Amino acid sequence: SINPTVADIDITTGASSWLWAVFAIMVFTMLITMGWAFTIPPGQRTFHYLTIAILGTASVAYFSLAADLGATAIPVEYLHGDTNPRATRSIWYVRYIDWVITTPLLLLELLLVSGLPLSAIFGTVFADEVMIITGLVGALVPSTYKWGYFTFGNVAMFGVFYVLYGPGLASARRHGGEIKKTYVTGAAILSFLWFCYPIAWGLCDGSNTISPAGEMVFYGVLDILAKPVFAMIHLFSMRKVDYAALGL
Ligand code: RET
Repeated sequence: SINPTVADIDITTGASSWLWAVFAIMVFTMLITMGWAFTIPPGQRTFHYLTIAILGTASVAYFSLAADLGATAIPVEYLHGDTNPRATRSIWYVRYIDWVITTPLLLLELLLVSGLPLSAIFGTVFADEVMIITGLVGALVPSTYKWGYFTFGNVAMFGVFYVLYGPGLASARRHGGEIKKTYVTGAAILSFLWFCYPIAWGLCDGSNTISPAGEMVFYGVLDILAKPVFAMIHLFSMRKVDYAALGL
């Protein structure tokens, strides 16, 4: 542990260095997006502003993780090679504060290109918030009831995927052309990456199978792909999309 006040099972200094590197990536890509936004007419910066907000939030979250802050000690039931029945593991609730802000914004980046009505978009954002908050509560619950919250979260995530591949895809197909291409690529990347988060949760926050250092690598790689990489691919793809056709 590099922070003796947190928990028995905590990050290592090696994990902290990796987290500072992820922090630097988030800050750097945010600054690049800010510069890029200046080169674009103000009426067409919607997706740049969303990206700046996402990467700014992630920067603060990774600053917290790297400093080993934003965690609380939770008794763990399933101890990996540990026989101390009172052992606690650090649960970084700061992750969920990041996600409750950034996952709705990531969904907006995608769904604003689908041409779906706002009613459908708001419904999807609500399911997304249920997914993150149940994940947070489940992570903080010390008993096996945590898996109940985990189940609710997965149901909510499949609700989000239903909109992406049902009405969202149908609407993007009706628009066709660059709108359809941008949407289909974004939906494929987003759904593949998001599907990996509950797996990480199950192995880390949930069952304490992977060490906190491994947790930081697992979520860290996912966060780099789901935030800066996803956003850059999306912003490049959006250069060819006609804003007026989407009513933006
Ligand atoms: C939890 C646990 C409860 C069940 C499910 C989850 C899904 C989380 C997801 C998070 C996505 C985060 C992103 C962050 C950006 O960098 C909360 C882990 C389904 C999909 C994209």
